Amino acid sequence: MTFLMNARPEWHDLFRTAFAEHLPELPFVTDVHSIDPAQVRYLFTWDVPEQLESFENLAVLFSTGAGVDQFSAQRLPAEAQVVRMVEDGLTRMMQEFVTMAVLAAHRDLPYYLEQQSKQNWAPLPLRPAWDRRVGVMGLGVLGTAVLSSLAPFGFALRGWSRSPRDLPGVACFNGTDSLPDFLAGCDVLVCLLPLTEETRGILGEATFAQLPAQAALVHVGRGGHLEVPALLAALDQGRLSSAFVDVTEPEPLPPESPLWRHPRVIVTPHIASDTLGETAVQSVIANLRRHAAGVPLEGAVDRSRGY
Ligand code: NDP
Ligand code: OXD
Repeated sequence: MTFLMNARPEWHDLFRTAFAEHLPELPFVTDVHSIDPAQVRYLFTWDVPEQLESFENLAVLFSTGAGVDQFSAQRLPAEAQVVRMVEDGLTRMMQEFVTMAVLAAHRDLPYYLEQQSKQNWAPLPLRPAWDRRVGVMGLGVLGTAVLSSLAPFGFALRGWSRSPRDLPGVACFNGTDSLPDFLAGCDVLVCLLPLTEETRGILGEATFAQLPAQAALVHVGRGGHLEVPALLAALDQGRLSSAFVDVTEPEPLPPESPLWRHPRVIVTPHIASDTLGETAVQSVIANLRRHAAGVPLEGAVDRSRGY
């Protein structure tokens, strides 16, 4: 029974060393061609290798990232568990990025970058954080961590999830019926949802129409959440003030996309966060121990829900 690392060659030595120290009994392989596919019990990968169907004894597919939407259209072995990445490095870097973007939106940075390009000295009235409402779509590992990073600034915080949540200091909403109430109080809207059949296209005309005037968007979920024409229309009509777009469909964002050139859109190349090898290897090892002990794995995906 083997662990196959089908990703991130730059981490191979790090993982090999940690596995030799902590799980010496588990064979560790990085070359899919060097083993009998029936031996693959654990697979660490970002995408689905072409040999997947021959991994007849696969027990756990570990995603190298927090997202698992890349597996949704694939024929995974029915018995295999899918586990998304939950690890401290990824969480903390997402906290950094979203805090940066929310503060930049709050302090009108996109507007000032546009004014600078025109040599225009044009201050806006200042608003304190407690006079700004920030809403996070997705109250999972990353959404809740981001809310805790924003709390010390004094923003009025709210969050939206599928099932009911209770987070101290955060007005929590759940389910489709509560979406209009949630959106109506988001001066800055952060998307940290997984991409599923239910959430595809959720950042579209109807959502933007329900936000307060001059709201800002921080989009760090997945490209498939965003309807780009609707975003551009909302910006051009003055409904939205600015947008930070870290994830696009497709990636890389093609040069002809109008997102690149819009004066109040800040595009970043899917760098809001990333898995950190040093902390990820500990998280994978801890999950392998849980699996051996027959206890639930951290980050286990409900394949019927898609996240
Ligand atoms: P989790 O699975 O921990 O959390 C997902 C959250 O979304 C949950 O609160 C869930 O609700 C909510 N949700 C799911 N579907 C719906 C729905 N239909 N309506 C309302 N709420 C819904 O995921 P993570 O926090 O670990 O990651 C979130 C996403 O962040 C990833 O899937 C990925 O797309 C993105 N990401 C982006 C990165 C980047 O660099 N840009 C890096 C890493 C991740 P409930 O609590 O009820 O289950
Ligand atoms: C992830 C990502 O899912 O990098 O971890 O987006």
